[in-house]
Amino acid sequence: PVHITINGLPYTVDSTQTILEAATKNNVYIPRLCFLKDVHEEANCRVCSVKIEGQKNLKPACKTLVSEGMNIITDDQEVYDTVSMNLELLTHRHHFECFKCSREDNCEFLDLLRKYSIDNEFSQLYGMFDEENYYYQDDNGVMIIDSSKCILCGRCVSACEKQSGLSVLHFNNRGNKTYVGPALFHSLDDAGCIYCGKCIGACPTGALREKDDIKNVERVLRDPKKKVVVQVAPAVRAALGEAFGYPIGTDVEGKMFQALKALGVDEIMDTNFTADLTILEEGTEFLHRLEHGGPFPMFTSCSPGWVNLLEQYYPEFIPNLSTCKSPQQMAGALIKTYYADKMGYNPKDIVSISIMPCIAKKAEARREGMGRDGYQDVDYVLTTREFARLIKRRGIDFRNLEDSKPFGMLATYTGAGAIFGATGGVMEAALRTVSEILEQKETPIDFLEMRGTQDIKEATYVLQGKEINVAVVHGGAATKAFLENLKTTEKQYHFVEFMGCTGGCINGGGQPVVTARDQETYDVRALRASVLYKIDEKQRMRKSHQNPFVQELYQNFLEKPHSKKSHELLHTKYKK
Ligand code: HC0
Ligand code: SF4
Repeated sequence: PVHITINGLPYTVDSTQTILEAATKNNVYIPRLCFLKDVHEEANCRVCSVKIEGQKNLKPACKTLVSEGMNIITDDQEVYDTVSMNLELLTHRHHFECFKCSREDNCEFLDLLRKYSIDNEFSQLYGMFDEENYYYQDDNGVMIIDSSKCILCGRCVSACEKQSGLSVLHFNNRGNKTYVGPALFHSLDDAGCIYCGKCIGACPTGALREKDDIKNVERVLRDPKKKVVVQVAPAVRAALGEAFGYPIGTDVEGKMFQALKALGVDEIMDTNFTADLTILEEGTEFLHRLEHGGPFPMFTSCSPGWVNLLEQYYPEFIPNLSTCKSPQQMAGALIKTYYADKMGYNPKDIVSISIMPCIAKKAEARREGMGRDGYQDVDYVLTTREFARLIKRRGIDFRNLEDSKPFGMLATYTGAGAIFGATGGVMEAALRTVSEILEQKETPIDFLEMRGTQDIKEATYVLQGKEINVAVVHGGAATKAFLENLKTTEKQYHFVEFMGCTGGCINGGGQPVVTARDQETYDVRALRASVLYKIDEKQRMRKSHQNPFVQELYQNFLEKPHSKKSHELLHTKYKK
């Protein structure tokens, strides 16, 4: 430890800490913008400038280590003026259209401008960008890079490299023509973007964002000829509250459903229900592979970011991928067939909307084979963020909503369905069912080895006298490492869960953005995951095959897992 003072007060801090870390740990505020712990630590915005006694120039707190006897000033007039000037410079290249910005009430940049009373309307934007580089959409129309809001902090470039392991984003051109995007002359798609959205989660402004579908949803909600059916993903309830000021890790399931009612939707479904259904289809596929000797390992197929990564970077492993559609797409297919039939609706009059913690889900809904007779099974996907914006725009007082729960048959779930949204949850849910079928007796509920935020989790379970090796992998970077190892390892894995985002869907690219400071302060992934495990514990039924409505669906409609009908509706093919 070393002894320092900050603004005249003495502190004893770890010698390996930067000034920014030491100050944050001791509740001293230093502004920051480009710094994102473990992701981007380059000191290029100079917003964290501080004064060190005896040194001539101000130093960036994020990159300067503390040392014995250091006296630091974080907020005198010189520091204040410098930080103000650095912020003001950044405003020159930012297009202020806050009223229509996806980050209107969650913008780290705008917060700083307010804090420092920046008063500058001077913008050099015009003529700065070549038309085609200014506003950038991917081919699927799910992601936008708007350079007019980019302040070139570099957080997204580093997030793509370190979290997705892909390096899709670069700084292109030089000087005041610099912009962030896929390498020159490439589209996002052919640059290999998987739509994990880690870049969006890193962006302190609204430069990177999802393509907003709120307007489309608002329109269908006003169309008297349409029946609007909404499904909500497991992870949404674990993070939506953050957009309304609740602490990270608050379960808002009841208010979430009530908000949907207040919006006037016709029917509410729960993706947790089709998560249970997925376990029966995927579990049966696994048992079939066990009986017929593979191909092993079998890979889960519900995370579209992961499926994108596999198709684009490791197509040789496609035979390992389960043929199951994701729970989102299973729900969509059931809404437009089984539910439509039961209610006597023409499927073309139903608008199926899903609320997802993910932007890759928007592209998944548009994949080939995700519908029939000329309609899509899922018409619109709103991210958790868009859902929160819609609720706010409608003036719904979220915090004062009563709790409610939908009772439709496609809305009942077991604990196993609920934990799908956390890394390891799909595997644990599968093990709860598969072990019981193989052992032909009641088996344990908890598979604790599958939980937690470690990049790669492995375990061996003995089922029916046979050793089954399973693994859980999350995040693009860990996924690439695991697959590279899989090419050469002697170890025989049988079943592997992959999720495109670290932490699984609870940390998806469509969840409320957590400020850099909060990302450093809280274990966001663990807090959100704990919401799902608590929901699981509360359920009377915690194994997917116990879900009475899943059983009923098989009896009345699908017959049995992997029947002809379930193949038609619940399974898919992959691009080679
Ligand atoms: Fe997920 Fe899903 S668990 S991918 O993370 O499997 O997005 O939450 O909805 O579909 O259920 C996301 C979350 C889902 C699907 C489910 C799976
Ligand atoms: Fe990179 Fe993921 Fe962003 Fe695509 S969505 S640019 S892969 S971080």
